[in-house]
Amino acid sequence: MNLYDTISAISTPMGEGGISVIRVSGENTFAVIEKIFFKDNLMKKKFTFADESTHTIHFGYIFDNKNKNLTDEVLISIFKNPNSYTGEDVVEISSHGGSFITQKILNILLQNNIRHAEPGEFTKRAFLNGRIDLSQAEAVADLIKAKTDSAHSSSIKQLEGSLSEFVKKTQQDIINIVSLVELELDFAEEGLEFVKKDEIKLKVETLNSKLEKIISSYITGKVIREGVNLVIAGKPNSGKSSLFNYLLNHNRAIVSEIAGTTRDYIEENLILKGILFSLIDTAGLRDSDDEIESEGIKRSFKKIRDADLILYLIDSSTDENIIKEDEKYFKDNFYEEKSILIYSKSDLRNKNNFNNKNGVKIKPDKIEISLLKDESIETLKNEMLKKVAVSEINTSSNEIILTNLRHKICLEKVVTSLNEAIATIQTGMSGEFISVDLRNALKHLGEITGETTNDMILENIFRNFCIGK
Ligand SMILES: Nc1nc2c(ncn2[C@@H]2O[C@H](COP(=O)(O)OP(=O)(O)OP(=O)(O)O)[C@@H](O)[C@H]2O)c(=O)[nH]1
Ligand SMILES: [Mg+2]
Repeated sequence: MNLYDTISAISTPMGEGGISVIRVSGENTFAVIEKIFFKDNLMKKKFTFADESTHTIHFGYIFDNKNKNLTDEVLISIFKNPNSYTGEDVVEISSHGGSFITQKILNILLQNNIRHAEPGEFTKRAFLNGRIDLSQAEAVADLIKAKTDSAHSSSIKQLEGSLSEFVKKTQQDIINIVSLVELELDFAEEGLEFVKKDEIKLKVETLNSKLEKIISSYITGKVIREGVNLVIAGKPNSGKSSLFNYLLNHNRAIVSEIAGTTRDYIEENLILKGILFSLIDTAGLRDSDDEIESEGIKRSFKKIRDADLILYLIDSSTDENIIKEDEKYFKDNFYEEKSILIYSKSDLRNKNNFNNKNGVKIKPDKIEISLLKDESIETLKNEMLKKVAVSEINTSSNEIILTNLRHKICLEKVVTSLNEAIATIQTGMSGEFISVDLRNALKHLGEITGETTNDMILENIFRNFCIGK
């Protein structure tokens, strides 16, 4: 990929709409646009970029310069380098919406020695031209994909440079320690000791615990970015589909008193406190001779295996022994840290003589719900948020929440290097060796913002962008 090519792409999604935007960036941008864009519909009144200021919008006509056919009436926005998204000369053509027109305009541009942009290439140029750093470029992709408030707010903060600032501050902290170590080296020959090794060790340890805290925010970050796979499971007739509908506030799944109603799983989105839950209702778990039901149960297990969180329902209106059996089944087959055990239909419990004297004793920490009486649904929702580790972290606060796996891996490498520095201090090795470890930590920090990076990493990041961004 040649960085100096002039590139173009349709930046708005395919399909019909009011307007579409075609973006052009690179050093030939203005020259090519002057060949195809005119102030009148007869190709007589030329448009000259040299006469116009940056950040202005102009009305005119796009022509196919090969056959002189009028293609569309458009507005063009001018961004002269370096004050553009990419840092290069940029023109954005706002044409009438519709894939036919936009494709036609793009083709005219491509006939004029302009290359089709790769996914994310505009943003990549913004990074390579120093307009934004790598963590901000990644935030652009996340911002486009955001489906909830929390995902939106974490990516906009990152785009505004919250992570970049944190990286810069941490780099400065490490540089300060390196300077102390290296100053020490200069004077070591003269037998002077400026700072105690213990003091340096303490500084590195303090920094490390700060970084570890941020690394641990990744669990929350992943939930914010990707959402949670939430599966409702349990024996037939335990009220799974009813709960599914209740949470969605919509009669999506068929509910009946016949055991084995739900065959195939059903998936819908639910947003709670800004967290996206992919809610999945499954077929009731039991041994079945029915071929279709068995296939449904097989699918239930697959969904359960892939789930981030499982709501396991036990029908509290059934017989005590059946409940006990079901509790055992749950204990033997589900991970407690990934599941919430729920006793459903609590309104029917007393009617069926299930009281605490001779009936089932439901442990106080377990959740009993009744959809009929709207009982404990809020408790359940809070428990769901607590289980996915988002209840304590205020997503609107200024605390850094890591949402990107690459950033997490870089920070882990920083921590490893800092731990090596601590070990080096402990073995009493000379300052030179401590300094090497600390400089490694600096290098890994720089990978987050792209100060130290390689082409493979870049390609990997921008490959996941959409075309035209
Ligand atoms: N009284 C009462 N009935 C409930 C409650 N929740 C569900 N039910 C009833 O329990 C029966 C079974 O509900 P479903 O939601 O179809 O159960 P399911 O677990 O999806 O069943 P399968 O799809 O067959 O596995 C229906 O008759 C519901 O109306 C509740 O909180 N109280
Ligand atoms: Mg069902």
